[in-house]
Amino acid sequence: MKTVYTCFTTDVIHEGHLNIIRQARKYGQVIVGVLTDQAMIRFDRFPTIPFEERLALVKGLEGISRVVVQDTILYDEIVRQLRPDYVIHGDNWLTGPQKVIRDNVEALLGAYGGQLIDVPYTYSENITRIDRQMREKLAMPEYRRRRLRQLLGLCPVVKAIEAHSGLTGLIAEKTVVAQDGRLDQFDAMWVSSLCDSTAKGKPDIELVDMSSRLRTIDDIMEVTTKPIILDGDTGGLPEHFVYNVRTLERMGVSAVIIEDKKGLKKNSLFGNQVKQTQDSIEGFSEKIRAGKRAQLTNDFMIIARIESLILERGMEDALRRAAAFAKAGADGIMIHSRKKDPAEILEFCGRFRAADEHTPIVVVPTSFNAITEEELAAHGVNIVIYANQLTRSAFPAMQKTAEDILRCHRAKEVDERLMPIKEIITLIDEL
Ligand code: SPV
Ligand code: MG
Repeated sequence: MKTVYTCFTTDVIHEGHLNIIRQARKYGQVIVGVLTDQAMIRFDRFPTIPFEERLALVKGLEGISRVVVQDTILYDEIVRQLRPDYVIHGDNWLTGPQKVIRDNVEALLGAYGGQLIDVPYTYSENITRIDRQMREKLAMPEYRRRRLRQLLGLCPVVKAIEAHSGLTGLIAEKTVVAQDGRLDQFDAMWVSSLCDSTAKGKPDIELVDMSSRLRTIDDIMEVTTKPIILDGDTGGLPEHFVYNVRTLERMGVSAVIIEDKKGLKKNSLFGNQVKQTQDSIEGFSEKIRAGKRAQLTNDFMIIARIESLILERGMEDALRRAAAFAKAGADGIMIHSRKKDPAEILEFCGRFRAADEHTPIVVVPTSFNAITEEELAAHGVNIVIYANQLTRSAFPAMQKTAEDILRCHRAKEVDERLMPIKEIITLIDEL
């Protein structure tokens, strides 16, 4: 008997899946693959139920001869193992980012005479409602908050990009690229103090107060599901920090990163060109301990950011602080540098990892931007934050448009490089 393979990436079985199985049975014995969480998060949304439950859901379906685990988005391994006569899939993968997967399957099957079957995708009110509900579930605080910790367990390196508004949040949420036969997307969002302040036309000196920062977070949360890492600046007074931890945790923020500076904070990329004061190890450790005592769930993370390399206090100081802050309960260590050469970051990572295998390491490769995520991960880095690139790309584009309109006394000349009106009015999904 011929075999037909299909792969499911869902948390809810609906009529679309049942239709695929019905169609598949016309061709032979049906084998269903269930995509692992690791693979699913690169390609689609985050699962709302554990992998074991997704597997059980599929195993409970009628009309299937076997259920297998597919652990990569591309089908090379699974097709090599099963050599199915057919692979069947909804025709929604004929276009868009998923097309690379279809091309991959077509080539694999073509090599031995297997056949690809595209069945018309089932569009129904019920399916639209299920999809929307699943997205909305992921945006709920209890789902969103724990997602960063889940990602740390799933990904070799968690990639976060800056967001400071609903719109930049949508870019972080929805941008997917298909390249070299693979799909990729960001895992999380960084609510940068620099970009949040800059968007408000204010300097990055903790002038934009927490109420305003919370408002920004809420704007982002309204339209996204990905986890949020807040740039908490110095965390302020420990007596204030504990309240903010509670608020952030309740909102569904996954992590706050606080830096070991005190007094008037200036942006780290100024380094020693401006006066900045580092907190003592004891003082900052106490702030971490207070925050950890205040938190109510095991999901939320307080990450300690070390400014010793920024302030040229040396590697030994940075490592001493990292060990002390981890001991005080920090759930991660962010090490920052403003050198172009990543050498000091890599030395820190190597030496910290030798002493501490598990505490996640976070880096912000703004200055040392030539090093890849993969290289950083190989040195023990767990979270990479692209802290300001969206703001820095948008600002010059807007400035140039303003200048050109002034120069030309009309907007015709700039129109070619603008998003078409048709696209901007449909950019935002309606409920
Ligand atoms: C931010 O994005 O606000 C940061 C990172 O704190 S940096 O600007 O590099 O200090
Ligand atoms: Mg900042």
